[in-house]
Amino acid sequence: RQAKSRHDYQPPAFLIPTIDLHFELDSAATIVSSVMQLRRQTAGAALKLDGQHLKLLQVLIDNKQLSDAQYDLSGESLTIPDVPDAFELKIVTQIAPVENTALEGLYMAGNSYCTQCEAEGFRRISYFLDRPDVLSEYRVTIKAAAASYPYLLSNGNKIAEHITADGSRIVQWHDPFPKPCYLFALVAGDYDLLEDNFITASGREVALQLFVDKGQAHRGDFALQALKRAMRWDEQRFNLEYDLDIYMVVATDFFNMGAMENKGLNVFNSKYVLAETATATDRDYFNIESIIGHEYFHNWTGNRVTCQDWFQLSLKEGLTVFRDQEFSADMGSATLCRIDAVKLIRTAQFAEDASPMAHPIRPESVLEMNNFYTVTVYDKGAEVIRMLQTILGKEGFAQGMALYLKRHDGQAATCDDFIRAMQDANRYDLSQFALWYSQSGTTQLTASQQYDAATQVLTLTLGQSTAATADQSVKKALLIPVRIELLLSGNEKQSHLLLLTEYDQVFSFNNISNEPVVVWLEHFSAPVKLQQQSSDDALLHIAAFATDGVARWDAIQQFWSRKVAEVIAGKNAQHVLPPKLFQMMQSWLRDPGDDKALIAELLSLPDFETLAEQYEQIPVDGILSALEQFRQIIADRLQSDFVSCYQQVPVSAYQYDEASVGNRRLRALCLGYIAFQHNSQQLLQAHYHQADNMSDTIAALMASQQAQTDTFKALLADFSQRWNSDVLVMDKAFGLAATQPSEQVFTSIEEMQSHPLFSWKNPNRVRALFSAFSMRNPRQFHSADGKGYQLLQYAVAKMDAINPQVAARLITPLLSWRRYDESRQQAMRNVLQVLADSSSLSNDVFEKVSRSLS
Ligand code: B3K
Ligand code: ZN
Repeated sequence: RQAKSRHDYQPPAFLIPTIDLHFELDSAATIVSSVMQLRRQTAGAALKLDGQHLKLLQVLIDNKQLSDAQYDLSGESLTIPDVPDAFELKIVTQIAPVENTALEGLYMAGNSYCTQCEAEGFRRISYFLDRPDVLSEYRVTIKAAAASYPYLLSNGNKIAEHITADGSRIVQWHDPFPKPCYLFALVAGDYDLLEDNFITASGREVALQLFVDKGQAHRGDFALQALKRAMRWDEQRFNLEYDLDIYMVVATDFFNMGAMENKGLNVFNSKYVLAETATATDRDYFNIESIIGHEYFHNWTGNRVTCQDWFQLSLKEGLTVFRDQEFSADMGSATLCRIDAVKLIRTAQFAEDASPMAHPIRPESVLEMNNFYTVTVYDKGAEVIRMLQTILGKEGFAQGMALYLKRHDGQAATCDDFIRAMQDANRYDLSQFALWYSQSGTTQLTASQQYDAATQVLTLTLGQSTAATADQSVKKALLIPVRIELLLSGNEKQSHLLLLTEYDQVFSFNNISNEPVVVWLEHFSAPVKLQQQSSDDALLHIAAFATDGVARWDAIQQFWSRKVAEVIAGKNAQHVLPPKLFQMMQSWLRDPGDDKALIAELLSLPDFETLAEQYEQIPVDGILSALEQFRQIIADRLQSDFVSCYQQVPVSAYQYDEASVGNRRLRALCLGYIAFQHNSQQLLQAHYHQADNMSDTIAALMASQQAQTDTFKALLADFSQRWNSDVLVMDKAFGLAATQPSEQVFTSIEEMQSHPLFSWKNPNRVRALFSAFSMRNPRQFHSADGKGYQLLQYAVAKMDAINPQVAARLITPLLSWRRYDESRQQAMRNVLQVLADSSSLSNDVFEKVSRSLS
């Protein structure tokens, strides 16, 4: 198995300016014929096309059929040694969508046909130069039985449709924008169709079409409205208009990830499209809006300007995540959006950066590209873009974007191109900043302050260091934007942006009248770990008074993380908590004010995963036990305040808006603590039975689950019964079963596998059960007897034979085995070894297992 290196990039030896594709759909034997115009770029080179799982029927050059001797069909390519400089190539292949359980290329999604080509799925459809820097203009013809397939879709504009005498439907599409093959899409099926339209800023009308499974139309409206909001937002914020006359979105239950930005024809996982009050939580609504936005924003950042090679993935993904985050922040609570993003960096991304899979946001070496659609490339990538905006200012950043898009429209670009545009538009030297693209690992920031009352000078000292990672030993000093706020006496505040460029650096401020409390890294201005010398008191002061909600939340998180460490070190949980803390929490509960969602966050303990990342060796039992004790102490000490806050928060008929989301969130938080009282059963049941929406229903289930009450079993049974024929909701039931903190979880997971709706062939089901277990159930996943690890190994092995991409994602929590205690290390290593010994491992799983064991 051969990994590829970023430095080995070579431009393509041939270009393919146009391609004409014909599909005769058949679940077991689809015939694909592809007619391409080719143009040589490199003298003397043979033509080498990528292909996988294809049956080759015919190859013709300029209408002349090639004999077997004229080409070589070995491994995963078709090589034709001797070709002219400009010619027409026709290739006919046969494929079997029904056998395609990897869900890459053309596959069956229930009774429909669907494609997924990013990153390298097009090679499962036909022989092609399957790389993002080969851009072609597509014409696509699809033929299928008219009665069963009323909709035959592909990218761009529909140019013809007719039904033949023998009952076949034939539809033709043309996409005027040249694109790489990873953006090609085909969908065929019978759907419910929702239609709307959008008038662009320049007055063009765009038809919007949303295709959902039969009977689901009533769940599509929110996504359609979100799409219109995203289209408007991109015009207003970045001056970017949509370019085709039609924008289609198809929702399918069979999908490897969230969604896919195929030009003019997005394909979505149905869980990120379908929503109604009874079935979708506030979080679901949030995700739908942000992913609809994300895929739409790709039309410019990804499609109009695409990537030169897959090492540049963050060029489109980091940037587009940043764009969707900014969109979501404008649509709802900016503070909550940011807190969510920070949590993800502090859990999954920090973990990845400390794992055997550590890589820079622009990876250097890749075996299976699908393994690099990571939180590092996406979310740390988005943090890097955000830092650019912080450094250059919103206006400067927008100018850089405009220059980048103008320069590279219609091209396949690199991360360096992006940096260069930002640099040129702002006349700002970004050479040191560019290190963020090549350096992996999480930087430790140390911060301290000194105040001289006599001279009124405040001196702030910052230091940075980045430990070696699995992929890289030497680390340079990065350019780190550190936003700070000085909280002075008498409510006086000052904001500053410090640019740290050295390993150690001192910043002085004159005329500071008294010693301030310093808020470091306000709004999480850089994706680093902060070590500050501030006292507990200072942290609580920040939690109460900082301007930025994120900084307030951050301070209290840090406070808790210190307390957890103290308890692990042997201190008494009751004694480490100052009275001031409870006074503060009490005042929030008594007067939560307008931003109830933020108050709920301020009253939450950090989760296990966030705390774990503070330690090189993760003290699993210590963290869990400290958290449990603190939770019980808070629940007891503030019992009556939780009850009265719960009762005071207004309840009204369900609406998805910022204020109502905040109300539900705070009530759910209170319920979560109340559940730890013995007499909470009635309230939990009432909350569940009175709920008129899925958020409240789930709140009751989770509260009763976490507090390990008897009510949980009954509620989950009722819930599963009620929704037993609705896959979208059953996924929530699977998730609840899999995250029970008690040992019962093993039996429940066993039972759920024989639920009629569970299927190993559907990634959503598998993730709902097994990813939930391994990523959100630390107590049982890390069960001392190794049972949790064995369960995951069973799921990975089973899944690898069906869908390697999904299997490789499942395995993630096992890779960091070195960070656990001796006996857990042993148990995790054992199951990894069993996987490594299997003879039929996919590249996806092999790459991760081998990196982890080496
Ligand atoms: N670009 C796709 C992800 C493709 C993943 C391939 N394994 C979705 C997105 O980021 O918008
Ligand atoms: Zn994306």
